Amino acid sequence: QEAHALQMERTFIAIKPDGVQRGLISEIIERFERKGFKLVAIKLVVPSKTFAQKHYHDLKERPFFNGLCNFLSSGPVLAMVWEGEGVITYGRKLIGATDPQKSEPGTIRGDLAIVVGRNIIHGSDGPETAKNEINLWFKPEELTNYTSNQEKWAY
Ligand code: RTP
Repeated sequence: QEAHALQMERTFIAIKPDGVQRGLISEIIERFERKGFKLVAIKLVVPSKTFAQKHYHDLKERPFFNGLCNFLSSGPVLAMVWEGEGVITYGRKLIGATDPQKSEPGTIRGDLAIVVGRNIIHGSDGPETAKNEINLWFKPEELTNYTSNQEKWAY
């Protein structure tokens, strides 16, 4: 099947400050790359607290909201956009369950994290969230448009 004929979707993936500080950037990127997904945008940013509150606005009623926003804005976050067939759902599968105690071995959180408050990575949970999160974190001109060898051979 021709890559350009496929319905490609995009998702927002972020390595949180704990993942960056623990030196897990290359390990995490490798898993998405090896699967065959295509990196279309990437940047290292320290989000402000206000920005973190925007990102997690759905969770504002939760007791851990303030701590979570303080944590996300506490240091560099690696923000990325990945593209590929089924990347939103499969990205969540690669990441594993929210609580690393419940994540399967073989998943990013299962292999690399222990507690829910330090679960190293975020991934959009659906098409609508993916669109909103990509728009929140990236300007349109930061999203690249190219054909990768992955697309030529993985599809
Ligand atoms: P994410 O958005 O970061 O990918 O995580 P998720 O969808 O798997 O989980 P969600 O329920 O949206 O929660 C977002 C993040 O909040 C932190 N959290 N802390 N009980 C707690 O202390 C608690 N519960 C959730 C986690 O960092 C979770 O990823």
